[in-house]
Amino acid sequence: MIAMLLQASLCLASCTPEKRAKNTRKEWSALTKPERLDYISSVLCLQRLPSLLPSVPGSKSRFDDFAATHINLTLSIHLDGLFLPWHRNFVWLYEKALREECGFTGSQPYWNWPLWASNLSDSPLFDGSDTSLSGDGASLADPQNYTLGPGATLPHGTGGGCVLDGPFVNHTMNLGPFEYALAFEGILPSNWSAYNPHCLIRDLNNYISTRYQNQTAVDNLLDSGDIVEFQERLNGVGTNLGVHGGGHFALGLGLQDFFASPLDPAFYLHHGAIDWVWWLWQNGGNGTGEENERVLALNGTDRIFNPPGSDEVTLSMVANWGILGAEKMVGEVMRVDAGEFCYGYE
Ligand SMILES: *[C@@H]1O[C@H](CO)[C@@H](O)[C@H](O)[C@H]1NC(C)=O
Ligand SMILES: *[C@@H]1O[C@H](CO)[C@@H](O)[C@H](O)[C@H]1NC(C)=O
Ligand SMILES: *[C@@H]1O[C@H](CO)[C@@H](O)[C@H](O)[C@H]1NC(C)=O
Ligand SMILES: *[C@@H]1O[C@H](CO)[C@@H](O)[C@H](O)[C@H]1NC(C)=O
Ligand SMILES: *[C@@H]1O[C@H](CO)[C@@H](O)[C@H](O)[C@H]1NC(C)=O
Ligand SMILES: *[C@@H]1O[C@H](CO)[C@@H](O)[C@H](O)[C@H]1NC(C)=O
Ligand SMILES: *[C@@H]1O[C@H](CO)[C@@H](O)[C@H](O)[C@H]1NC(C)=O
Ligand SMILES: *[C@@H]1O[C@H](CO)[C@@H](O)[C@H](O)[C@H]1NC(C)=O
Ligand SMILES: [Cu+2]
Repeated sequence: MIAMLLQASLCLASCTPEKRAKNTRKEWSALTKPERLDYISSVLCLQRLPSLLPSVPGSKSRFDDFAATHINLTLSIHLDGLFLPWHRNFVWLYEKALREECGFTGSQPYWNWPLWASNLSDSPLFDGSDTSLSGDGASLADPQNYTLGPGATLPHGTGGGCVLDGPFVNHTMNLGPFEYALAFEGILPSNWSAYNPHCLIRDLNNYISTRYQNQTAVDNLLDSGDIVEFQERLNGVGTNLGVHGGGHFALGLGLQDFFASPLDPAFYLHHGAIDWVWWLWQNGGNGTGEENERVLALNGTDRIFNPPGSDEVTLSMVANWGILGAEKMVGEVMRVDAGEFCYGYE
């Protein structure tokens, strides 16, 4: 009943095919060089605009406001039922800020992982050129394996230090970092909002991207029979990172940070791709539009790891994005062509 009401109130008709065609999100390599430069200069602009979050000393720009909001809500928006809907609107709000505050004229690009899984530094996204989002970090003298849990480690990549080239070479991460274990302990440190400037780090890791982000991994994900399976394959189990964890780990400690990962502009292309595969999967079921139950499928609560006692996510649950945008019902963000959204993917 609620689903029907939501569908009716979403007014699909206002997102016409013409409007939607003008807002097509593409893989980074499918953008022309001027389009890539337009995106990059809009992100640099957002990094220069003053923060609107005076209560967070470490948030120094509008770009940082997005990471600060993500940090604050981390324990309710990951590895649970809110993860997909929350991040869909988060990426859309970022795209909106790039447009409305920084004159961006394109659409939010994404990172099609399998294209570059065997050689990340070969990707136009991470090749370190002026039309990339910067490349690898400096290589470390004594790189450590990444620890996922007791006895579970993964090898480091080729960098690990400060980013060496490209447009974000001078970008400063102003918040964090946060220990990996904090998310598992369910702790948001009381000093989360502190100012702690440090360089943008990257550690391109072909070992991880080859294993978790290849075409087979994406095909398996899209082949998921229901939302429970889709979320499991997305996030992986144990040392299987899934394509979501794979993208975070393949870029090093900056992106591995559960809380502060949006401080690296690559976050938004990774999550653009998460949104893309979710929408592909949502449309892969039987029937189309309102008849496709995948479009409205949810599973989990509003707390990391779905602990007993936390609230089951429903279409009528109200989610919030802090100062970034208005509260929305989960049911308002399930489609990319309804509600406030009118975009597509190619
Ligand atoms: C990745 O691509 C670059 C540029 O084409 C090349 O120099 C490098 O050897 C490649 N690395 C691997 C591991 O294939
Ligand atoms: C790092 O992991 C590799 C296997 O992935 C293992 O052979 C090596 O011993 C580990 N190194 C350390 C310092 O733990
Ligand atoms: C980074 O900062 C250095 C030193 O201020 C400057 O010479 C260089 O042009 C800057 N690079 C970019 C891409 O902004
Ligand atoms: C927050 O406090 C912890 C524990 O005292 C410390 O390790 C960390 O560096 C602090 N973080 C910031 C951003 O100041
Ligand atoms: C490709 O991904 C699948 C699923 O993650 C994995 O089982 C397989 O080993 C990967 N292939 C390679 C060459 O690593
Ligand atoms: C579509 O419906 C058929 C018949 O009910 C079923 O066997 C199949 O698994 C469904 N496919 C998807 C992707 O849900
Ligand atoms: C979510 O999936 C789990 C595992 O299949 C199931 O036990 C639970 O009932 C599901 N929750 C909802 C609300 O469907
Ligand atoms: C952090 O989240 C809490 C609870 O949702 C909210 O009351 C508070 O305003 C948020 N702070 C920021 C800086 O977003
Ligand atoms: Cu996140």
